[in-house]
Amino acid sequence: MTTPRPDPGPPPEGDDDARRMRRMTRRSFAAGGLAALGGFGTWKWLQSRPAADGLPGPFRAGHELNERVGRALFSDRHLAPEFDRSLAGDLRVNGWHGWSDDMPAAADWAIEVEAPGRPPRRVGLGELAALPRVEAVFEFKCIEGWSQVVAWGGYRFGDFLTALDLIPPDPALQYLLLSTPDGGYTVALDLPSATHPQSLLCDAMNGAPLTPGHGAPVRLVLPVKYGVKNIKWLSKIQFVAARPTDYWTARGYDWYAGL
Ligand SMILES: Nc1nc2c(c(=O)[nH]1)N[C@H]1C(S)=C(S)[C@@H](COP(=O)(O)O)O[C@H]1N2
Ligand SMILES: [Mo]
Repeated sequence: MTTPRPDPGPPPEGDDDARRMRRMTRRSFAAGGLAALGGFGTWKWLQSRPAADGLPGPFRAGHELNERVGRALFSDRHLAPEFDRSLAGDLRVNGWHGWSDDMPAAADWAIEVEAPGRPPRRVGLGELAALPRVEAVFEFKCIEGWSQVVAWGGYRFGDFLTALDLIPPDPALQYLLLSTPDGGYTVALDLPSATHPQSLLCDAMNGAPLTPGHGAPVRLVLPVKYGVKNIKWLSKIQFVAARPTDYWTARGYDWYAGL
């Protein structure tokens, strides 16, 4: 389990992209994921990949997995409201835990997946292109009291997990611990929340590639939960049996952080 970096201070909210960008070196700017230079090209490349990468079919792991995913989808009927695209606006940048100036470039980015009893997987972003793309407009809510309607682009997190056969067949492994490359920010979820039909693995926001500040190259968007659970710079998924703590629950926040 990833140990959050010790950080006793209050959340450094209120940062903004511009301030952060000024602090980034030229090298880290280039390495900072889908940054302005070259980022759009990578994004278009991801989108234009043929949908024939030899993906295992969804539900390949068989009947037991079907049941678990079905249970997840049908036991969590609560849907967040969706909004008209014209209502979407700029989201502030809020929270830099887990950011580092040495982030891998988008082309080298991988999501590592670990589960007891299974060989570790390393999923490159190119593998996402075979999944059905979705865009959805949700109200993003921070626990501090502000909210913003945002149009997100990417993939259903449940599609990602099932189509790539990432959910371990052992039903005891019902929690996920997600983290940034350096483990500086972590988010714990139960499997039903991860596979909720509105839970998205996003690489685009309001029609443009995600900026580094908003979590490029990939972040989670969970409209049935507060912002704290919407992890930016996602690079690791660990399936575990015992309900894990995460960055904010370790500091006293509600584990579900649901809306
Ligand atoms: N890696 C990481 N993800 C994070 C945070 C963070 O500090 N680090 N902050 C969370 C909080 S509290 C909020 S409100 C949202 C803010 O997302 P935004 O910066 O795209 O507005 O990111 C969430 N995800
Ligand atoms: Mo937040």
